[in-house]
Amino acid sequence: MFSIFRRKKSGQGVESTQVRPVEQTGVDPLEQRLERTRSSLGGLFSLIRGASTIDEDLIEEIETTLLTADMGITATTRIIDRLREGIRRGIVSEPAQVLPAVQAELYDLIEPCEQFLAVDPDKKPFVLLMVGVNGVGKTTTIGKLARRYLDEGKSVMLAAGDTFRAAAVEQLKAWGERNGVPVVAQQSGADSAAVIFDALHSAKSRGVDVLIADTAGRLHTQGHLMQELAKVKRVMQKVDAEAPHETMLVVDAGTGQNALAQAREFNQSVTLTGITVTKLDGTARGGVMFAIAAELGIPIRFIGVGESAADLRPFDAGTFVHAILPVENAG
Ligand SMILES: Nc1nc2c(ncn2[C@@H]2O[C@H](COP(=O)(O)OP(=O)(O)OP(=O)(O)O)[C@@H](O)[C@H]2O)c(=O)[nH]1
Ligand SMILES: [Mg+2]
Repeated sequence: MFSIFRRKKSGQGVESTQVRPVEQTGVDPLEQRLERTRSSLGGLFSLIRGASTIDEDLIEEIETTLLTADMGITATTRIIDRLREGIRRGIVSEPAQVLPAVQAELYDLIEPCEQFLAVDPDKKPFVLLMVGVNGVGKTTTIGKLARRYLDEGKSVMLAAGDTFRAAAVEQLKAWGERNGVPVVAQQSGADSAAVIFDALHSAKSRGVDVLIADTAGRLHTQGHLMQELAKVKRVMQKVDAEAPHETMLVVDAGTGQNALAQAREFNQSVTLTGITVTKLDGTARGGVMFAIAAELGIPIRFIGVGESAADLRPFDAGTFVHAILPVENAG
């Protein structure tokens, strides 16, 4: 496993860069899971191998590779501008120095989004409201999160706030039964806010540590459904003025720049406090993580790299950057 050598932020771009592996214990499973995203940046290695000097063509090809890997304009422009600055100042003077510099810029860009979600034990229950478009992995992520909190010895309750489809309620109930976690649900078609309100009441009276509320998938263009989320929040606040303690957007990395658009729109409607990016194992579009970081700066809490509970990982910027651009020997 790798981790980034932490350094003081000097704000001086590539000059202050020092990124190095500190420990190597065979192949990191995360690297395997992120193979497709890594392959989207693989072209950088052949570009550098084929370059005898750093010229405009090389920089443009690096730029194209970053854009093709779904990093988006804002992140790509920032990385390329800072690379040029390093070159201009003579800090990056030969091709071998380019990838370590790019890697360091990727890290600098995304590191501020590494903010682990700490469950405050004084907030009982600590409430997570899960939101996102259809099929991104909200309910699956709830199951994984519940598993994580159970393993930490916390008591967990789930609220079946996706009342649109009977199958959605069943999916959550089945998970709860398997794991001995209470699920508060009503029949499909019920008012989502009412279900979540009941659940919060119940969790509070039973002294539950963590309440996780599911919601139906919705598009940000569906105004009435976005208002429903705002209502869910208002209703929760009648029981606990600080709830929800986390409004977490789930996005599917495979949707690339759409994930960025979803984050932007949901953030405008319901003010997100965190994002979980799922399905990074099955896509070459993981670069969208950097687009989200550059444009929105919302904490990236977890990444999903598979379907089992262990495949939800707290987001660690250093490990992630090393897994998608494994450059060693920087500095
Ligand atoms: N490979 C992979 N599959 C995932 C991951 N997260 C979720 N899935 C799969 O994505 C599919 C959809 O997951 P759900 O949890 O039902 O998605 P949802 O957002 O609740 O969907 P709706 O309730 O219909 O809006 C399921 O088949 C999951 O197993 C992940 O990190 N990796
Ligand atoms: Mg669901």
